[in-house]
Amino acid sequence: MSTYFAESYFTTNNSRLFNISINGAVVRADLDVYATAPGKNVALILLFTEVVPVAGHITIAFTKVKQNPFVNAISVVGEVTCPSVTPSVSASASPSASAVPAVSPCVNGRSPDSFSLNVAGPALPASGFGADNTKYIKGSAGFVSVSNAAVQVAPGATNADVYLTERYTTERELTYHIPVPEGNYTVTTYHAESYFNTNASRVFNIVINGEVVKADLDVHATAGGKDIALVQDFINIPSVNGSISISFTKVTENPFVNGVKISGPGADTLAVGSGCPATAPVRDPKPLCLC
Ligand SMILES: [Ca+2]
Repeated sequence: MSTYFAESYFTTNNSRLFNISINGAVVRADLDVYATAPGKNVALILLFTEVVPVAGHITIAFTKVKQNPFVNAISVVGEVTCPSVTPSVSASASPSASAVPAVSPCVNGRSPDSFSLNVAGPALPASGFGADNTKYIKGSAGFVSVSNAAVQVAPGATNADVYLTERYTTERELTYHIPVPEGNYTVTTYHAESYFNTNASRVFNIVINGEVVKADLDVHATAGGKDIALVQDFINIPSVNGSISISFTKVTENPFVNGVKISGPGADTLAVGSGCPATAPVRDPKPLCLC
């Protein structure tokens, strides 16, 4: 199930807050569309997976926290769906196609040239990030932390939600091990310090395929403060024995990461990591199709 929003009235963060509940359970608390999108008249798409109907219905509620809750569109994609009326993101996200954030090219629910994970969080179709998956973690998966802070991202960036969830470890390292075909890729890491308030509080190394590519990274100092996004590209990274490993190793305090991406032809071929909408299975319209 996807929900679509764009704040068209308020012009500041924290002006309007509401919760989203599905079948009576809160799936998103204190949503601030303006802060998350971010900005006025900027589309925000939130995807909720594995929603199970209750007594033949899915109930989705938008409940007030501050000012009036709202929604622009809702789409549901499931197994019993007429192919001819399957909702598409571009058709229902916004009245204006130009207002919809760019999504990585999708083929059959995959994005062949980009593997990405919203570490510790769900798929984010608006920015093309796939849902986190611990099967790609080697060793301890550490712990998950969630922030409600409005993270400062680069102008035009649509991936602010990536920074609301992080995975950290109290052990020596946290490692993602991603199967990719033979070739060279760009690895991108996404961080925002959401806990410490000062420089030098948390320091760690980034190690790719066993080589230190960033030593003594201090996200707070490098980004310029707390809750500020830091995006780093590491280019010409080869697949070694069919995979790329990305580790965050402890120097001071617990290493963490908010998101990872591998870009290059075939990056999403062996491992599934994309925010592409799932392709609805084609079913015989008789007798199950009720459309
Ligand atoms: Ca994340």
